[in-house]
Amino acid sequence: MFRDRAKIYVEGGAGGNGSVSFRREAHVPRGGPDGGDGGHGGDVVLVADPSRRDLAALRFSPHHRAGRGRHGEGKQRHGARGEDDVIRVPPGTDVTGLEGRAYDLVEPGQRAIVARGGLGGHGNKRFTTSTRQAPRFAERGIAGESGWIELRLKLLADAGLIGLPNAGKSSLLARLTRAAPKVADYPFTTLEPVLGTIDDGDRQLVLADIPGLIEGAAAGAGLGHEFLAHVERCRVLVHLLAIDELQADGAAQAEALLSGYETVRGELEAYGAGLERLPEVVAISKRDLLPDNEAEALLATLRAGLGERAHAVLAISSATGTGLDQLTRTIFEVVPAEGDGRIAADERAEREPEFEAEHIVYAPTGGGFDVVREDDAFRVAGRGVEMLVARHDLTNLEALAYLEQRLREIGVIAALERAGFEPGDEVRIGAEAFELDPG
Ligand SMILES: Nc1nc2c(ncn2[C@@H]2O[C@H](COP(=O)(O)OP(=O)(O)OP(=O)(O)O)[C@@H](O)[C@H]2O)c(=O)[nH]1
Ligand SMILES: [Mg+2]
Repeated sequence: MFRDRAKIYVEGGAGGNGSVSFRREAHVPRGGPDGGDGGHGGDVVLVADPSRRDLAALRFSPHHRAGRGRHGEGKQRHGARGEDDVIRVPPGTDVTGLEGRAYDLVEPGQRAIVARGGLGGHGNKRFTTSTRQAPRFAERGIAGESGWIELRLKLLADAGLIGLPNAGKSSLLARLTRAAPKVADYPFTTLEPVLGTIDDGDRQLVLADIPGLIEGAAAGAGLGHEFLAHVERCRVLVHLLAIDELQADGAAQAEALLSGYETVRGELEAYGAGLERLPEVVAISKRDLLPDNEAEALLATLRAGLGERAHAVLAISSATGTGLDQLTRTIFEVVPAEGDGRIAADERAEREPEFEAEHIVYAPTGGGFDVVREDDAFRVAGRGVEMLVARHDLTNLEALAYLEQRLREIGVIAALERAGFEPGDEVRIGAEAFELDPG
């Protein structure tokens, strides 16, 4: 079954720990520190892959974790970076990511890092200074980003076929393209969108057949207007109005077609994504059900009734093929050629995977912090300080001393003192609570 939505859990790999190690050589009694850094955790990455049709596969494997970074080792050996977890999604996938980040994967090969791996910790070698020549501590790696993200597929089609159920949309798609959608004489035959490609020898355009719309679709009637998301990216709508054999005469026929037209337009507007502003080609379908001499008069009545709203009004029959060439030409005419940012379908597939969906600057030591009283203690809140504390083992006295020094440099100690802190008071940062007694 076609799935155009998925919710998945993504988790970047944890960074590896830095190593505490000292050089050991046969004739050097006390070698210097040589602990290497931990590797960064791998990222969870989405990649647009045209061989994927929908998001169904993700429903069976909603959990995605990238590999953790390896720990650093002695002799300055740095840990390897964790492996990325790469998830393939069809082009047209919209993502609501962690912390409100949004990505739109459109071009084949486009990538989005949806969960960053954690940074690896520095080895003790990095903490060597003139006054601290043998640091017996290293940083811990930190956890990667994690959480649930939402994926929504909005198919990439140039032209969208819309109309009431049974209007003949699937029959038209089957006739114009190599797609083989199900066709039947009852409403709601099409339960999921189907794509097909039309070609004029020069350009290719993708046509989307979507489930029929009925009055109240916006409020959930029929299959609802869910599927209209798939025409959001279209450049033109092809609106089919089917001849009804049972109508008494030409006037009743015209009236029925126009009222059906308004129903669908009403739903497009109710959908609210500006679909009603797309150029529209109106096609009277099942023209073979109409005596030949009535077709022209009906077209004239519809053209008068629709006025400026329709880019063109034609009559077609998927059964006999009447009007199909003209319809194809009209669609190519309305969809602007390249040069407007839209790329022909065949070119799309050839593009090298090269660019990212969005670049995000990752700032592990992000700016400020706040100090607030919490019970008898003081809480320091701020991403940068929290990360700093998370990276150190506070049961290690040397690490604690280093941390105190850093907190002083950043201005945290001064801020604590302004808030009434006295040496020995409890301080809470992130998940850690400790007595701070800055020397
Ligand atoms: N006579 C005639 N019948 C047609 C023509 N096009 C479609 N039909 C018939 O109309 C019925 C509905 O056609 P579909 O193509 O399934 O219509 P649809 O708009 O895709 O319908 P839903 O998917 O249910 O919304 C089928 O029985 C078709 O055989 C046509 O040009 N002439
Ligand atoms: Mg159909």
